[in-house]
Amino acid sequence: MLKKLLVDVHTHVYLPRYADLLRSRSAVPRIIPAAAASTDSKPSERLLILDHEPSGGRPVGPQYWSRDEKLGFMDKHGIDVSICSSANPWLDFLPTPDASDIATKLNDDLEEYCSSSPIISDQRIKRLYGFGMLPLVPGISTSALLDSVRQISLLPHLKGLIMGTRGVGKGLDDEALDPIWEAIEKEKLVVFLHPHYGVDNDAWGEKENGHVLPLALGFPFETTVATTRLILAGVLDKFPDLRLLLAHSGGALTQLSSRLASCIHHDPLVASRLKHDARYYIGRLYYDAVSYGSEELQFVADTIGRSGKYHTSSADAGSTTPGSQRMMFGTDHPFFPPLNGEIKWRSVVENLEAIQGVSGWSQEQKEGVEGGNALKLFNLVQ
Ligand code: 5CU
Repeated sequence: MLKKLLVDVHTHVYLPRYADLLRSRSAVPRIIPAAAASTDSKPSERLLILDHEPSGGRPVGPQYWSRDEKLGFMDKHGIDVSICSSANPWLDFLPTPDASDIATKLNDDLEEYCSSSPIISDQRIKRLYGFGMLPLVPGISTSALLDSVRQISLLPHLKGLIMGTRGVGKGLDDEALDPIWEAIEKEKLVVFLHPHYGVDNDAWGEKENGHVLPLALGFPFETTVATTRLILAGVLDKFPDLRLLLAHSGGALTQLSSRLASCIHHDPLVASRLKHDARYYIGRLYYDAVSYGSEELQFVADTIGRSGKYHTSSADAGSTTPGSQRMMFGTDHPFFPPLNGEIKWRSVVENLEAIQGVSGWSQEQKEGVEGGNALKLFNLVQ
């Protein structure tokens, strides 16, 4: 019998070309050299990507770009396969012509990064696969974006693409994106939807809370809003086979889904645009299991599992599948590294323990979330 694989669908890399791009910049996002005088014998460079980074940025090193480090991290935690994606903020800050050119090169780099990774011989699959990226910047032409979708679809180790929430400047409910969704759906690529901007910083008040509020709340709220707008625009009605994987278990989307449905019901303009109850669409999405708690995982699975109840066609109404089948283990590596020299990363161990601790899941369901669901979604089953 083949060994059950542990598959990480939420793991990032700053490819060397991208790290060099960040080094070449004088404004955030950027990588800056470490201050020369350091008590540390190995001064690292510093990364500035978010607003209010700790003064001088945070240490950044090979764990962000080296493939050996990625494989070492995977080995340490028993991770067999990783579906790697570029980290935020992707190419959002670039002018249009540069964005197209560098997206093409980074997609080729990621293909090479994955295709030359070791093979898991008894399963005949590689250890690394990837999400490519599109040059999603204001002013980009539809044909350039379609070229990029085509490039990704032709690179055999890229199984989808990572996308932020801004689209080409107006968000993911922008009709300008319709031809892009159509092409992505046709090529059967998975879109990994990931936040970067959070919500308005004024919401965080004046107390010094480091990155806790933007990362714990701002990131997931951003995903919640972006996905809701996409649903309200009817994108999932127009492209019913589009496959979207939401970072951080979809933020607050599942918790708010019945409230959303009720608000839509009371707003005839919006209600008339949609074919189904909002809760149906929420159950059509895929979710990483980066929630750090068993109760949260169980809740997301239960909420998305009831989606069939909300299909308008009576033939489908009531058909439910276990929501866990749409959930997948992730680590968020190289973010959230250990602080106290622990060998295993707490962020990883917690997510694995959370899966094993879901009382309502069978062992088979847990193994699905750990790897089987991802192998199916990314068509890696042999
Ligand atoms: O810690 C962080 O800044 C981040 C980030 O920027 N992106 C991410 O995916 N996780 C954590």
